[in-house]
Amino acid sequence: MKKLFAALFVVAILSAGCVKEPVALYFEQPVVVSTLADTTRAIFQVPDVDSNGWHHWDSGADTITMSLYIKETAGENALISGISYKIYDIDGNMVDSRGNSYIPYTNMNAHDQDTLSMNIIVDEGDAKDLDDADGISDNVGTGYVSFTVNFLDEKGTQYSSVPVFRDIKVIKP
Ligand SMILES: [Ca+2]
Ligand SMILES: [Ca+2]
Repeated sequence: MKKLFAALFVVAILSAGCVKEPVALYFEQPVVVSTLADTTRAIFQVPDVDSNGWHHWDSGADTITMSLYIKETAGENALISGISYKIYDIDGNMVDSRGNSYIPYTNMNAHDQDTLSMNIIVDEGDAKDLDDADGISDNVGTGYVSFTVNFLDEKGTQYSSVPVFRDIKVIKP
C-alpha cells in the first residue's frame, strides 16, 4: 500500500510539472508608433555667417521642418507630452539633442493617428561635428537625426516611442 501511495505521489508530482498553462500577460499601456513622412536624406545648408569656418557658438544655422505620422496601436488612450530629436554623426556619436514639450499635453485616443511636425535645427557647431567625423574637414558631412515621441498613459506613467532615424547631410550654401 505504501508503495502505491508513493507511486501516486510521484505521478502527481510529474503531472504537475508537465502542466503547461498559457501565461497571460496583459500590458495595459498605450503604444505610440511613429514613421517619418519623408525618409529621403535631408540636406541642411548651414551658412558660415562670419566666414571663419563652421565653429561651435557661431550663429549660422539651417532649419528643416520634418513630419512624423504617429499611431496608437495598443488600444489605450495616451497623452502626447512632446517630441525630441537627436543628431548623430556618421560614427553614431550624438552631437546634439533638442525637443519640444506640448503644454498642455495632447490627447490621443486609442487607435488614433496624428501628424506631428518639428523644426530640426542644425547649427554651425553641429555642422562642424558632422563634417569632422568623416575624417576630412571639407565643409561636407553626413549623419542622422532620430525622433522620439514622449507620452503618458492615463495613470501618468511616462513612455516613449521607438526612435526613427533619417539620414542628413550638411553643406555650405
Ligand atoms: Ca563661422
Ligand atoms: Ca567632411
